[in-house]
Amino acid sequence: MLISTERSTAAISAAEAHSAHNYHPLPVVITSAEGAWMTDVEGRRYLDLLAGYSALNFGHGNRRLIDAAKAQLERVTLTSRAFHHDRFAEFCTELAALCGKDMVLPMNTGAEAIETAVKTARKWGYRIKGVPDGKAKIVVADNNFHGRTTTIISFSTDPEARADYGPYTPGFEIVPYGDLAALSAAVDEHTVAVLLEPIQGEAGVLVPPAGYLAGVRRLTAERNVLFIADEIQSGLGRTGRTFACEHEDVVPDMYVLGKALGGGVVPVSAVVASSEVLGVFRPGEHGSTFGGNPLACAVALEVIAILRTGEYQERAAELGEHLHRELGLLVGEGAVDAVRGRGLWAGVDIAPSRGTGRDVSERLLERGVLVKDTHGSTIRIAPPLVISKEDLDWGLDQLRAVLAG
Ligand code: IF1
Repeated sequence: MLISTERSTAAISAAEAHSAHNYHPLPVVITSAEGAWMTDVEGRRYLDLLAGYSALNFGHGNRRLIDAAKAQLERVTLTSRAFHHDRFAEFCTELAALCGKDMVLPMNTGAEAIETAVKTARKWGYRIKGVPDGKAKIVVADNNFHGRTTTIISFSTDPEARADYGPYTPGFEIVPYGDLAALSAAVDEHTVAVLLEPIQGEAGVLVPPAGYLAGVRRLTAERNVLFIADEIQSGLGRTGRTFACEHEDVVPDMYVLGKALGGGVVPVSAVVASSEVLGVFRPGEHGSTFGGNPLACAVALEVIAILRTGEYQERAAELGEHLHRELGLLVGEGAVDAVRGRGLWAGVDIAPSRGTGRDVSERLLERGVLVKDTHGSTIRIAPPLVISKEDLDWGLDQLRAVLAG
């Protein structure tokens, strides 16, 4: 039976008429979601292999998160930080404990947390390390993605993310990701921090060479430079551990968290570090209207409680091994050039003979599977960590069918 696309078409053309075209979404209009599945306005169901770019690690409509949000909605949702509220101390205490640190600065989006980390590192450099005012340098990696603000895109190497946004913020140096020698050469007496994704998401789920993160940790400790780990996408269970840094037993000076910290229900982000680092702030030197609000704290507290059991991390590790084993079989058959990733997170490079990443995404859409392409030929696979093995295997069957010559 042909399902009409009337409602979708109408919704899509209205969106195109009245919103900026800063995205090129797949032609599907979602109206509800549960677990790893979404439903569109025509009643068609889709297996979600994007999970809101890893914001939905605990699945759509997670009962514990929805109930936590509902309860808080009936009490108080926003006080501003001009006053205390009764979820704040608990949130900061529990999140600091999860990270093995002792202080938290809460924000809302990932980019805001990255901006906060940059400001923290600079202030620490001037007030603690003794770097001359205005000279602080932060070293970042090529092909990074840390957000969309004008300062963050100032140190992007992606022309699309940077074009026509100058003048750019100075004070950043870019080195090749995974290259310890280049990093060592770049770190000098004015360097206050090294900012890295432990696994580069937007770049195509790039896992650094074994030992790289441990090398960065040693180098930054030796040179009195802060190691800032952007775990906004790689953290909170996605790679099979609470933090991706754990795969090399590395503890950074600063964790930058977002996305799944709010469970895909509300925007919650944070910088988590020692009191020596986050203690540099004095009242009035940084802030946010919504940062650390009661609703955000209530949901994030439930996320932290869920993560504390380790069940999602184990699930992502086990199912992730299965995912990578199955994807690995596609390499060499001519349809897939390479597969990268860790846990329930994979970047799949499509052979040009099978089309672009967008072509494959559109063909998967027709088969009821939602993925996102990146940089032309790569598709990213990152389902909610609640996905069943059966559903994951069904999704892989659709990928094999789409890639079969
Ligand atoms: C878009 C990418 C993914 C992130 C890391 C910080 C942020 C992100 C490692 C900023 C955000 C999102 C942004 C969204 C698409 C998505 C994305 F393709 F842009 F790069 F996931 F890979 N650090 N990533 O991945 O967090 O301010 O968005 O809350 O901008 O198109 P945010």
